[in-house]
Amino acid sequence: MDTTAVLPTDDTDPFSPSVLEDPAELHARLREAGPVVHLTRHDVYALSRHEHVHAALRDWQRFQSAAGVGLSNFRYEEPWRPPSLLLEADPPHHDAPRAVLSGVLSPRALRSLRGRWFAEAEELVDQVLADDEFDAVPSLAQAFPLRVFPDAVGLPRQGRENLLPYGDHVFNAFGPDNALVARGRPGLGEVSAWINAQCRRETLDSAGFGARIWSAADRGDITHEQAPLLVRSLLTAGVDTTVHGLAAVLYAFATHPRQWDLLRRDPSLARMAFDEAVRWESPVQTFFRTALTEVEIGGTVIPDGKKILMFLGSANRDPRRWSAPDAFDLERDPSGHVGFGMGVHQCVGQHVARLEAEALVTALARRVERLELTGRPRRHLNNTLRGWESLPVRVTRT
Ligand code: EJD
Repeated sequence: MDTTAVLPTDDTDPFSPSVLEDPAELHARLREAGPVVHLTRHDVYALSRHEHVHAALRDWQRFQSAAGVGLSNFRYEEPWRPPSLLLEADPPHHDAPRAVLSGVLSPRALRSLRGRWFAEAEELVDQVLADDEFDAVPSLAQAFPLRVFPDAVGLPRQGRENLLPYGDHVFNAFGPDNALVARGRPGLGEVSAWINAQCRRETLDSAGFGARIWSAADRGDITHEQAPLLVRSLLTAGVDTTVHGLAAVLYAFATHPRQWDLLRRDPSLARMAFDEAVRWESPVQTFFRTALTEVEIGGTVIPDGKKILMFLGSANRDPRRWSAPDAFDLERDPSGHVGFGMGVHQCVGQHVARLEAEALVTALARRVERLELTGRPRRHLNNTLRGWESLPVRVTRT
């Protein structure tokens, strides 16, 4: 008997503007086609079902990160920036930097920030609600992380406007070298130079996450050469991701008034609502691994060295795993979603993101009776991130 499955192929470019604008159709087609689909445009192997994305994320032995988690294969191509010690590394090299950042961003380490961030959220929301119509992306989804996160890292005030463009470019650069990447390239030298300068011990205040990374180097948990790159990870992955995550939960509530009512009745749902929004929107849509030796998935053998594209956004709406996957629903249990990844690389900053979301959503739940869109929301296109450029909203105060 022939047990080798015929490998389905698809010539769609998952990084084209139309797919980035609305990936649902492609996701459904890939999930139906089979566990693995060869994407001929980029010669990569796509995983789109929850079962297989989840399994691949947990299997770092066969699904390598050290060759890069973008389309570019570091076995054959020079990375555009020094590889991340966390994201673009496998065990055992990955483990010491991971342990350090895990400690710095642990729930315990965040306890002292909680009161301050809730107060900051209330202050921001009071300022913004002075108007009953505003754009929720710049006014809330961007303003809140930019208000609390750089301070928590210990960055000086000067130059913070570089954070969003840098992150946006890094996440574009995980995809193919298309127009989105080209658009970020002109200013990149200056933006990167500013980012790198912020990673130095002398630039960081003595109380923040950055200083704690440097202290870990003094203790010998990582080397002093590793410290600046680990600070760079915070600056790369800590801002755009949470901005788009917050925009996702705001959009979800603005379009689901009954869910907003549920939240207002029980504001302790704020944290869960953020997780459900991360499942529903998947702010981080895609990530690659590289096959380390031949990898067999569902009867298909992926050759050594080939790139494997994991569709987190598709896994998070796979009807094989979720009932009514397209519904944003506070009454479901979203745990098991892969929006924060899974396994040894699962988002190390997720407690930071959840705390930001909880603070902002709770502050809004206390003050806002109705939240609704007043115009067409506009997507922010990025090769990796699913987000909003603009969410025009009207609020009715309680
Ligand atoms: C990331 C998907 C880094 C880095 C770490 C994580 C990400 C990006 C960059 C967050 C990927 O260490 O530079 S969500």
